Amino acid sequence: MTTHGDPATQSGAPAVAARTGSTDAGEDPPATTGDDSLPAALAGLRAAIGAARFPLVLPSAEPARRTGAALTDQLDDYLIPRLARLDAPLLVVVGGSTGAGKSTLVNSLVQARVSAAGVLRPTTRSPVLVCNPADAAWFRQGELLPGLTRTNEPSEDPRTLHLVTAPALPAGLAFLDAPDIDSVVDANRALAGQLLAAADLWLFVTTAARYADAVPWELLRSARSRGAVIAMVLDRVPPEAADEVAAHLSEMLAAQDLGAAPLFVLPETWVDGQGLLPDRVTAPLAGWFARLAADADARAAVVRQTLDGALASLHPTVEGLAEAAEEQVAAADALDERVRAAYRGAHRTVEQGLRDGRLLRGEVLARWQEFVGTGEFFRTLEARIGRLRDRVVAAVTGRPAPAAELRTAIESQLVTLLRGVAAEAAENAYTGWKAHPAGAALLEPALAHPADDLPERAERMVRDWQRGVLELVRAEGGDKRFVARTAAYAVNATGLAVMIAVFASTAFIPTGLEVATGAGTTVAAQAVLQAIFGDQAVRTLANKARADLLDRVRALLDDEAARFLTRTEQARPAADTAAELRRAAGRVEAARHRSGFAEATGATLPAGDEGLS
Ligand SMILES: Nc1nc2c(ncn2[C@@H]2O[C@H](COP(=O)(O)OP(=O)(O)OP(=O)(O)O)[C@@H](O)[C@H]2O)c(=O)[nH]1
Ligand SMILES: [Mg+2]
Repeated sequence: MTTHGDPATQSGAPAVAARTGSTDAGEDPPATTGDDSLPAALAGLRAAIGAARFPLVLPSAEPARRTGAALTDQLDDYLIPRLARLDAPLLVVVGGSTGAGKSTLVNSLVQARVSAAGVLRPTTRSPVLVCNPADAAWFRQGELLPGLTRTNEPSEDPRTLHLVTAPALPAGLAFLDAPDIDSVVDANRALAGQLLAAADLWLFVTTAARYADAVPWELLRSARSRGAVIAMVLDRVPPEAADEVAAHLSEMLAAQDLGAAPLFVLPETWVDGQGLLPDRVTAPLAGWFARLAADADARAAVVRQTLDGALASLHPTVEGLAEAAEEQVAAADALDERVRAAYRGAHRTVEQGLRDGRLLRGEVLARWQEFVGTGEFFRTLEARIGRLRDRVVAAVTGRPAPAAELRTAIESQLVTLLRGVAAEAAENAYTGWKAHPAGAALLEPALAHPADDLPERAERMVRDWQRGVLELVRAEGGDKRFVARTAAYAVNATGLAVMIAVFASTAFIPTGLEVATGAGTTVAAQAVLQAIFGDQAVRTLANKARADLLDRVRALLDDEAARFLTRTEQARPAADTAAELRRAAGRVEAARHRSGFAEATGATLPAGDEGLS
């Protein structure tokens, strides 16, 4: 039924085996050495896949995690050990729907009850491997499927592999009876997939009632895409339906590009007292395996075809992982940008507030007017602005307002503004993340509001700034001309005036017109300022104080934004994940071609059950 090229003419295997032993990787991990052998490339790929993380909640993340885990399993369970021992016995994994008769079939093929068959579904929960006693050492040593603990007793634990020997089974061929592929038991299903990925040959067992089910076909398609060698058993077929069902299944196989898979149709029959099928039913299948066991070249060709198919499928599969990794990085960037935009907006609001004079209102304005009006500020004013002083004094209440009250008013005005913008930014960042599934998963309710200690930090920040302004005034005192004009005022009073100037407008009260929109008293108070500080030296001071304030505001808001950004930072996969994956997969592909493996496809499978299919 199947006609493939003669594997005996392909000679890639010894070459690969030779390279395996010639690695001079020394202490370095294989991925970073010049070792371009296939085993070294696989080790590098395994490391790259192991390092790839898909922590952000994206549609591609969970499939990528599963694919990554499955690839790691396949590398460990099968590809790496198989490549190291191309001459190891051929492993036939028997898989299929629950109750299809897999265990019964394996028992019948090896002429012994090695695997429990039963009426309870599913019966087989932990895999059973049966081989000739001569092959037991290889399977026991645990190179293949290293994650499964070998046992000599039947076990219910899916992480064990029950090893049984059967003299009736020829050496060079082993059967692994797997749990059902469509199990209601999650662990069964996952294990079945893992076991099939470790097969040299998949023996798919289905029944007349179950062969059209979706799950087996999904697995068959993935097997075909990996180039795995497959044989099909249609079990327990009522004799009268055999022709029709076999024809339909053959059609389905052909439609899925699986027409080359040998098909065996086993009629429904009685099991004997041992639970074994009669010889006449199993004879075609048993004969087929006997021929395969006897033909070392055919066995080697099967191994090579499945192995190469699996190797060839790595590149496209890893590409999927690389794309998922890129999506992770892009999503992390997008989440960060939502946060940064929110806090940039907050900073802009503060900047705007300083520019449009909106801070020079209410308590601050009242305190400023009082402060100016008490005379504390005017004591040594020159006569030429005396009239202004009179106007201001007349305009204010006359209640003495100490400088400290103005300072406090400035502080609380700024703190109120900062709390407001921080609250708005937190809310914006929060809703920005909430609208993104990956962001929503990183949120916690507290992030919707500023940090608990924001008010304290804002107060401290403003007080630090105020101290900084006084420092600035003191330092600027070094400027002779400025000193001459300000020597008469307390540094404190000048500092407060500079702070008010920061609040007043960017250009520092350039004209009376600009401030004339305020109350009459504002005009007076600012006119005083203009008269006193309307020169370049004070403009410079105010500009510096403004820049300093905005820097401090930025630092404060950065700390707020960091509450979000540290979350993406922790979740974010390494930026070079995708590149590493692609590089590692490219190395495997190149090594595969160099090894001659890529050309060694096509196994000479003995024909299937020609009489029936
Ligand atoms: N009459 C008859 N019974 C069979 C045949 N094959 C299997 N059985 C019975 O069907 C039941 C299920 O068979 P198993 O071999 O345990 O099936 P399985 O595919 O290994 O099932 P799981 O391990 O649950 O996946 C057992 O009671 C078998 O004795 C057959 O060809 N004819
Ligand atoms: Mg079973």
